[in-house]
Amino acid sequence: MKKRIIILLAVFILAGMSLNVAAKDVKIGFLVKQPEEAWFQDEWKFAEAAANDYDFELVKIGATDGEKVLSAIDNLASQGAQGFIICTPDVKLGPAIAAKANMNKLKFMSVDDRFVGSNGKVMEEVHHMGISAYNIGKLVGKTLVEQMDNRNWDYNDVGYLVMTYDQLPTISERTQGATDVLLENAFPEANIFDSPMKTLDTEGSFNAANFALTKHSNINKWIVAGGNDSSVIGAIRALEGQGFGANDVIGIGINGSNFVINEFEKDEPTGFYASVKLSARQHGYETAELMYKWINEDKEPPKVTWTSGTIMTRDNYQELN
Ligand code: FCA
Repeated sequence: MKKRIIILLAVFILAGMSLNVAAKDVKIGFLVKQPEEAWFQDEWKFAEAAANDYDFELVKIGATDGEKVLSAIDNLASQGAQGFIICTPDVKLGPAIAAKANMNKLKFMSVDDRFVGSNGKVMEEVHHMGISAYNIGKLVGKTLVEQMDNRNWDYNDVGYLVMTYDQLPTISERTQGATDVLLENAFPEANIFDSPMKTLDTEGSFNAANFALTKHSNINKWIVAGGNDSSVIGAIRALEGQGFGANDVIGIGINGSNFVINEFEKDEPTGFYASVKLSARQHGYETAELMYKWINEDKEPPKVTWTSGTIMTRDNYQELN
């Protein structure tokens, strides 16, 4: 009996040792604010590809509020991670996240949503990869103008739903870019309806759009812009609920993840005309790669990287994917 216990113990110890040997030297966290959103799942997928290529361990964490973010950073440190990438649930958490990371001696960089300091200014000292938000918004605006012109719509008959979420700078820059282009093209200011969303998701968009539509029931042609795909899809569903479809609606989102490909694959077109396809690969793979090289080779990432996007419609989504 005693002998058997000793053998068993030896087996456990050996198994434990081999696990230790197999454990990767580099461990990197990837924290995202909305793990249910297709965009963040894509980022994770590409970060996972970097982990395979460089042979490090990726720890994916859904960090939906400040408390979760801060305890996740402590957890990462106690698991022996050396760094993390984060899309924060609230940009104002920037100083708290930086303090927590520094206390735990973890390297970190932000992705998508840039930290804002206690003085209200962006924290330029934190390495960041984000989209060129204003220009991407302008691309949405330009495409809306082109599509209205293609359909020979008189701007005076068209309502413009701007699905806003101004508490997040990268989102407000996107909607502002779109609106500025419309104004430059003489779209009537009186037909612009800012529709503030309480939450940055499909439901938030649906509710905000319904509210605006009941107030402007005299209008029967609509264009829609928003900071991302969810912000536009909700409004498209609200418009459908009021009887407006592809003939009366031009909606353009941003992100271009699988979520909108479903929209393009429906037999009949919907009011969701296009999305600006962003590079989830760059935001997921490259940030993870930059972090790995920072940890492993002491190679500091660029302070800031801005990425671009391309218009994706029913006509070209297959080529772009
Ligand atoms: C923000 C948005 C996401 C995505 C990302 C690039 O984090 O919430 O949907 O657009 O920027």
